[in-house]
Amino acid sequence: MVTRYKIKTLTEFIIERQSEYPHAKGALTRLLNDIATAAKIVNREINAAGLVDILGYEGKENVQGESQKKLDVFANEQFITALKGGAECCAIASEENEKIISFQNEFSELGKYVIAIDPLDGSSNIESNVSIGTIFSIYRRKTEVGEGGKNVDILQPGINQVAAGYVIYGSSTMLVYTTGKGVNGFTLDPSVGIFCLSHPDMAFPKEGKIYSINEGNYIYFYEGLKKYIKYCQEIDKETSRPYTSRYIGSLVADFHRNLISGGIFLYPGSKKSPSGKLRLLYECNPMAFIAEQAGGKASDGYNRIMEIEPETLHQRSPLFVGPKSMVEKAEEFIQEYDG
Ligand code: AHM
Ligand code: MG
Repeated sequence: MVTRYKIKTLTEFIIERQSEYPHAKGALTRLLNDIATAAKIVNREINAAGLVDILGYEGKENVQGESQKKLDVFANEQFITALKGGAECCAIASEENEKIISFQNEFSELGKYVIAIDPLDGSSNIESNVSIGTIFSIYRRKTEVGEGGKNVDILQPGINQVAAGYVIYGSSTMLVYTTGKGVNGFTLDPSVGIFCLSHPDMAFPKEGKIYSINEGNYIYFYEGLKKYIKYCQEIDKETSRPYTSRYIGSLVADFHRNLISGGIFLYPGSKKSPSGKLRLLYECNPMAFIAEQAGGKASDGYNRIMEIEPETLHQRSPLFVGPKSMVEKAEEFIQEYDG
């Protein structure tokens, strides 16, 4: 007799949870499904990246002046197409597009949601076969339905997010998301192409032993942060120091490891880039929402990330995210020495 293990698929899980969001009437379920479908297509291309002529630069530059890679462009197109076709979303703000993409068709104009997305984060890691990810954030639109979405629909503080998540294309592919009632992780079973609940109720360990930062920028860091790094490296048995240093350079992968194993991720402001590198709308806010829902904290050193009022689509913010106690310790140093 063959034993069938009971698995819960992503679709089963979100339909089961749908009753918790009566106002959403299934729209959120469809949006998450659309994102999952696009993620599977992107995953397929990433897995084949070494085999086909898709590695390398597309020859264009995106709004940040960075070279776009073919997979960046491909992923961007997949998510836009999936969300436009789903008709629940009236606009997208993407890292790859200078302006918002407002969906002006009779179905999408009735969509109640907008999405901020980084379609392929950490893409400088593609060529070396290191984990990369997709990060997304879902908001309810501010303007009335009946027109395509506008900037004002997207420029909302993180506390207004109705859902956020990431996909990690790693040694296995996972989708991790929150709708404000905890964090759940789903692993893609590649043999059947289905995301299955593998990590229910994800939470940061209370105390972590990892710090993740690009220490190559040390010379540009402000005093408080330099002192915090030294704190991480000091010996103290009670707080399990010295911590271990781990840095992939791929936000999703660094965050995911720290969520599972316990650690703080830091991308600070510095003398070179006072606002850091990461973008508030589609990198910091979604990670902050997930972190808080996993019992952690996300800060720019002084303020809660999710309370920052965004002014522009691609605005940057320093990011300190991880277990509450670790983020608070980093804040202490920054506030004491950097004012
Ligand atoms: P990207 O959106 O252009 O891929 O850049 C964001 C990435 C993050 O994944 C990562 O945390 C960070 O850049 C790493 O930056 P650095 O190389 O400066 O350490
Ligand atoms: Mg990015």
